[in-house]
Amino acid sequence: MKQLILTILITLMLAQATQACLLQNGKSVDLNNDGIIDITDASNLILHWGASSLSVDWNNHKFADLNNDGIIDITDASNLILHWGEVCSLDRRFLARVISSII
Ligand SMILES: [Ca+2]
Ligand SMILES: [Ca+2]
Repeated sequence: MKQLILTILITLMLAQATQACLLQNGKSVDLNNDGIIDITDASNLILHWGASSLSVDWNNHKFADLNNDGIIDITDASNLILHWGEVCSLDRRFLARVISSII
């Protein structure tokens, strides 16, 4: 029974983490892909602030265009802030070690 409850809890945690940090357009707010929305993502966004689809190097900036409107601005920052503190991914190998140590 303990194993079943643990498995269900971990499955729910993974499902929630998979959904977190994603906007309705499918873009991830986790700009540095470290699994949490924090100051490093905000710093990343600021580094690309003001870039637009007219910029010659737009391909280097467009990942920070969270709402896909062709410019990095306050709307993107707002999207990031709405997800502040979310944990977007859990290390599955770590979870596997935890599970095997308990079971
Ligand atoms: Ca991050
Ligand atoms: Ca934008």
